[in-house]
Amino acid sequence: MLVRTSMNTKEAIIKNNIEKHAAPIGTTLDRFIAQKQGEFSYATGELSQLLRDIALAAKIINREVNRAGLTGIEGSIGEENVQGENQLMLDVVADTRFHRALIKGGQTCGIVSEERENLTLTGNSHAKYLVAIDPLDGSSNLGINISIGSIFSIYRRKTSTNEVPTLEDVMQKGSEQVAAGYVLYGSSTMLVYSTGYDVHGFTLEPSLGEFILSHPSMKIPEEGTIFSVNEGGYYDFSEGIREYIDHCKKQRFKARYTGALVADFHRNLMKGGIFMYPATASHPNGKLRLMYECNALSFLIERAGGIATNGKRRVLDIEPTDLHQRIPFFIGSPKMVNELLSRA
Ligand code: AMP
Ligand code: P6P
Repeated sequence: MLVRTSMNTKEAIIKNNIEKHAAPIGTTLDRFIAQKQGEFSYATGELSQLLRDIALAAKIINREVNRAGLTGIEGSIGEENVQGENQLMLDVVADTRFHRALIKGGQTCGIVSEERENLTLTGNSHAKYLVAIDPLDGSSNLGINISIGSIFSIYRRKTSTNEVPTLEDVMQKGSEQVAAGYVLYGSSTMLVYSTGYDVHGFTLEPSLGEFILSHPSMKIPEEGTIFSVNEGGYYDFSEGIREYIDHCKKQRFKARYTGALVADFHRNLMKGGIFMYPATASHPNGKLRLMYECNALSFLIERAGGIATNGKRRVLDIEPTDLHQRIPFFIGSPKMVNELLSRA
């Protein structure tokens, strides 16, 4: 018996197929940046271009990260960086990529990097922005295929555009940041940033090479049950911090620590939690760097409803005294950070 296929069914199948393949891809980062620029009638487009330059470098680095095991680029170069840390080839490649993208993009007059001792003058002396960057954070995870990241801060120069930029142009309190963000090279690659209002997350669509808005207006839960700390330093920590860690354990909270700040930060931003890197015997001032790690994430967490402190002060209020200065760092859900501070 011939089973008549109703035209309605056939039409429905065709219609669904078209809808599936013609579905909108969402808001690209480029379009989002342009929309936000439109909210500032006086904007010249310089910040927009700078954000695009950072995204371009992130996409190029992402390609290298995704192929590291095939290219051997996760290997060490056999030297230490200015931090006294073993430098991987990809550390140098990522640093080079960001410098080249920012220098060619023309919107940055100076760059500070974890991988370089001094301020890099870009030659774009007319540009009004400077960038502080950790090109590849947690790079020791690269060889074992665990998430790593890049972190950036953007400052407006203090000197006028016809002067030579100086360190004072970038050595500003974190509260002076114009924008900040990170790239997470994880199970997917995300770029998360804020220009002082909301925090927005974009996921890279590899088939298009486009970052697509996937996490608009990100907010950290006020309370969480995840604590991130390297407990190997437990007996170096102050009594108050040990007490707080014990408190987390008594509450049966989850311990999650990847060894990559960006990955731990992002998970806690999404789910609620606290990240702690206290002073230790090997790092009496803490390990994490104020200028290109802590300030950027503190800028983001406050706009996502969280708290960031060095145990005594709001991170964004700290006047920098050295380009590579380290601070103890506690950041995350407000109720958890305040609980820690009540003990510290
Ligand atoms: P500009 O003239 O491009 O340097 O922009 C001047 C100021 O306008 C910036 O410092 C921001 O405060 C704001 N602005 C410009 N473009 C954007 C953008 N794409 N997203 C968010 N804020 C922007
Ligand atoms: P530890 C990576 O080297 C890093 O700077 C951060 O990404 C990470 O949170 C921290 O250091 C890990 O340090 O001493 O726990 O290995």
